[in-house]
Amino acid sequence: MKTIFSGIQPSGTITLGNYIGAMKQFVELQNEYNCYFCIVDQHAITVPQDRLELRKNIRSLAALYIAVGIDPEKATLFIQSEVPAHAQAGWLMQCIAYIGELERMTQFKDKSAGKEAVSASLLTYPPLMAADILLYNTDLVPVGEDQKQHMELTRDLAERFNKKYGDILTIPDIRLPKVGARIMSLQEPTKKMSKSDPNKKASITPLDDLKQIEKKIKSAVTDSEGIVKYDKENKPGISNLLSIYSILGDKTIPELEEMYNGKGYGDFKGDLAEVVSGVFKPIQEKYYNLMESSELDDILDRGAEKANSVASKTLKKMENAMGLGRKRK
Ligand code: ATP
Ligand code: LTN
Repeated sequence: MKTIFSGIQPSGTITLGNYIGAMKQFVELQNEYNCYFCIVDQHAITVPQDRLELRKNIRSLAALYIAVGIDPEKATLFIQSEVPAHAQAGWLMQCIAYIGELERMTQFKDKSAGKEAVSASLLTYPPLMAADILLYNTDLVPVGEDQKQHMELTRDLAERFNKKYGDILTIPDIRLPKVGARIMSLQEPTKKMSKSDPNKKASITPLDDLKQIEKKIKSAVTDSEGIVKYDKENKPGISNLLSIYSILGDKTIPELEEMYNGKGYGDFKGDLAEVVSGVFKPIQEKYYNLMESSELDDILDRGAEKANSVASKTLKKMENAMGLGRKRK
């Protein structure tokens, strides 16, 4: 069975973008693959985090993984900082990565732009991400489009490692969703929807109450033409809403264009709000039940144990190949 690895940062409540770009794929893939899903808290601290908020977000993300449909009997769900091999292999990856290639990463450029003090870890974030993936002999990494560049670097680093130290690491492939690989902000539809966007009207989260969801969709920025038509270049707002409707409402974009032919944005947005609420309502119920139970800690304990046993073996192989420490079996 092939292996899948993916991670989400506990840097706030996940958005509709994370749900469509990442989590929805995870749920579909867990039946066919050996899956590892990680809460990448060490990645989250590359930018400042409030410690109490971070703790809360880690637990909340774990509950959300399960509430959206990840089955801990099928997939391994764990917290990155509870598996020390990640930071250790991350260091090894930093030793083979070049500063120049890290400085070219658009996520680094975006997150460091205009900041006076930028942590060194923001630059060395991709080698840690590579380590996350490579420790599990991963074949496939389901992510949104914004991670394409990091995935290409991960492959480069793995190939470089293998060339230098022998065939140890599996070269992973990226898996993008067919539609919805890049859900845009509701307020600035040329910008990616992001959980750390301070404008809360720009994104919907699965934990928003249903009234809030309706309000956010109704105030989503569109255009003055009033025609429901997909045109990413000239009508980014309505095109983004069409993509969301298409994925969550299980209809093709031409079908939706036909359905709303002659109707205004008001009708379209009202129906979309119902579709989104319909998907998120059962997730919310499951989420609040889980947050109150001790089941979550048991799942995360089991996940960390399983992840540790696999990751520590790969780490040992990597360290041996590089000549670190004493030779071990
Ligand atoms: P942050 O704002 O803190 O950088 P983020 O919202 O970009 O966070 P991540 O934790 O970095 O979220 O990403 C988790 C997963 O969600 C990744 O696979 C990423 O590609 C995907 N993803 C993030 N934003 C979107 C989006 N707008 N559309 C589709 N997929 C997305
Ligand atoms: N860089 C990713 C989060 C991430 C990840 C990973 C995704 C960290 N490690 C391993 C897939 C596999 C992001 O910013 N979305």
